[in-house]
Amino acid sequence: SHSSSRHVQLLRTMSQIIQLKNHHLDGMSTDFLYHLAINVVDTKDTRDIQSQFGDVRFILTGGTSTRMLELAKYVRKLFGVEDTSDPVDLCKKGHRYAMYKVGPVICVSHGVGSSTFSVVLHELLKLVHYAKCKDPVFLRIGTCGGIGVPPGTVVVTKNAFNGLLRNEHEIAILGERVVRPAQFPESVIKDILAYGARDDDGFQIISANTMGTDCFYEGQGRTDGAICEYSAEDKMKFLQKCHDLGIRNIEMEASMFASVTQKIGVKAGDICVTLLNRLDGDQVDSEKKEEYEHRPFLVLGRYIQELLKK
Ligand code: R2B
Ligand code: URA
Repeated sequence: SHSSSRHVQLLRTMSQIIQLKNHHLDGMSTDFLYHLAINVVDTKDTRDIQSQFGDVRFILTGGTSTRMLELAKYVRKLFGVEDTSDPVDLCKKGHRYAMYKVGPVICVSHGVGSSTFSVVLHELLKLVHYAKCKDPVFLRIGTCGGIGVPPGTVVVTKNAFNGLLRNEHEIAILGERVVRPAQFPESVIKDILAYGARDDDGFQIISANTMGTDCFYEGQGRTDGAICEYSAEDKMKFLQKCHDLGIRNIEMEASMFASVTQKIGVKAGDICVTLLNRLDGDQVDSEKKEEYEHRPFLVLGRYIQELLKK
């Protein structure tokens, strides 16, 4: 589409160090990244932040702290580092999110849904800005419900739809509804598929549209929540409508994540594994959950290694 090609163009021409979209920050001499518990004591001289985080090129995010710890250890092994100790949680003092650093990679937990993720995303964007990270890539790996694809399929998000089935993200700002585009850059999707997929993995990896909702139950058309006021038939109609829009998976962050990163003009991608096929049911009870959750690690690991060669 027109706006996504403009987005790609913007990524090509912009400077490598990310520019934030907030002129109020220019007037702040200090900045406390509250939920990360990282103190920027002098915003005009951030050499301390640069020495700790300036080498970061990949910001990997995912829902839980245990999965992010696992991912950090996985990446460490890929880098050939022999170490069996647990990496330290750099945001422990914040008591909200966990962050592990392995060379040019940080792995950060974001909780469930856009509201918790957006808090840490704002602070991570400020962090890479203060640290003057070069050409950083933000990636989310996660789980999701699939629509008409076999459980265990890895989906790389193209366009992110919200729960209103619109390819945009909608939020309340100053008491008004603000709507922003929500697309991931094609170049990132292309690279993830090119480097991340292998024929002999035994699972499918596809790029497709994703719906990000604010509610796991009613928002995703489930009939197993504490409240449900629609019929099973209404639900199936809704899922069919999603499918017709090219949506192959449902999670709870894609539209926010796409819109915030698109607004800033930073590279981003969303890689999720489907735990179930929603056309077959609502309950998430797959015995293969652990096995499935490892699949995005494989894809991401290959992508990172390939990019680091360049
Ligand atoms: C997928 O899984 C979580 C809900 O179970 C949520 O964070 C998401 O997007
Ligand atoms: N995460 C979601 O948001 N939905 C699902 O169905 C499974 C995981």
